[in-house]
Amino acid sequence: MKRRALITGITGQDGYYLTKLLLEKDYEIFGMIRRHNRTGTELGTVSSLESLINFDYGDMTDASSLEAIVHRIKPHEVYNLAAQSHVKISFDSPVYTANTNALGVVHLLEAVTRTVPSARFYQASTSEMFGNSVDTDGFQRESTCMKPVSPYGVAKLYAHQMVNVYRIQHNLFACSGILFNHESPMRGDLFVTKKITNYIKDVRKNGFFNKLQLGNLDARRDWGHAEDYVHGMWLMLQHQHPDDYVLSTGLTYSIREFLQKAFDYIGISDYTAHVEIDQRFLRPEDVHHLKGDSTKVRTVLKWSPKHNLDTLIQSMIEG
Ligand code: NAP
Ligand code: F7E
Repeated sequence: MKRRALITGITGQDGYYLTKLLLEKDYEIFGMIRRHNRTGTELGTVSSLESLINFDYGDMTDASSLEAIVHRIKPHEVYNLAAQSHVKISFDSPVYTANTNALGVVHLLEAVTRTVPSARFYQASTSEMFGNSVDTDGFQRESTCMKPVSPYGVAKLYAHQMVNVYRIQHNLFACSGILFNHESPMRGDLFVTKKITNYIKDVRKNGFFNKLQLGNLDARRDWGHAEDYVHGMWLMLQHQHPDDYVLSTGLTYSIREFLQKAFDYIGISDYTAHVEIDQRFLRPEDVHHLKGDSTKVRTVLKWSPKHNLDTLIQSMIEG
């Protein structure tokens, strides 16, 4: 019998790569989708895989939909990727972000615990939970103090802690992956790497007409490739014991350094003429420095990334 995986957030970036991985491993895939009012957009990133996936309508803010889906599918593994995932937008929509990213996770944990308590549960936690906390050696790791500075980070930290509660109180096999930024050609258009690489693709194709408008260029991020990171999610659910793991590359670059590398790729050595700062893209508060120590997942689960920043940029510009 095939193993059944339920994926919330299947229509996003990670949903695409996780679905591809689980199909290769012969899982039966069930994806939760939302109604969109524009025809043809509901399946998002997985539209090309439509014939290989079973879909159900539901929403993280609607407990009854989650209960019905879990009851009908009785999954062996649940991957909770659904979230309002844009940090800046979480300042504009803090209540919606909390309902989806925090309370929504409890709705799903309840549905799983009541209906399929032996199922394995993956929660998409994030380096944004650290806020501006950094260990003295410049890294964030599983033990680093978590002090989020955005509504997104606070909501995710609530869910992260609730996953621990269900693991301990209800004996649920529940894991949280504390994932640092990861990107790909499937990345949403509003994230900084995708804005930059989309702009570069446009310059290469059509020439230089408009400048690229960005916000804070000094923030530093630890950027990996989504394809590597979904493999880590799967490994967490195959281990003997549930636990939390950081997934990261251990390298950090500023937005300026990313710009330099991305423009270098198409032979433009001075990107500054192409970029202007627009106040609209600045945040009330930003996370300044992210660099993850993923020693635990590399040691215990033997995870390691195949991509580096150069191959990531190449895949985003050529993809
Ligand atoms: P993404 O591309 O923004 O995808 C988010 C997914 O969540 C979409 O499928 C979206 O559906 C769905 N969704 C949003 N609100 C929902 C709701 N109320 N009910 C049901 N579904 C809802 O995000 P991603 O980059 O793949 O990230 C996957 C997960 O990892 C997210 O939880 C994110 O917060 C977390 N994470 C991401 C990163 C990263 O760097 N990518 C790092 C750490 C953690 P629609 O298509 O219908 O909008
Ligand atoms: O911003 C700066 C911005 O929106 C990265 C999500 O997947 O990773 C992601 O969150 C940095 C920030 O990602 C623009 O201020 C400058 O310092 O690409 P981003 P993020 O906020 O780090 C974490 C781990 C998640 O969990 C989230 O779900 O880039 N920046 N100029 C800009 N950012 C954006 N979006 N747009 C700009 O124009």
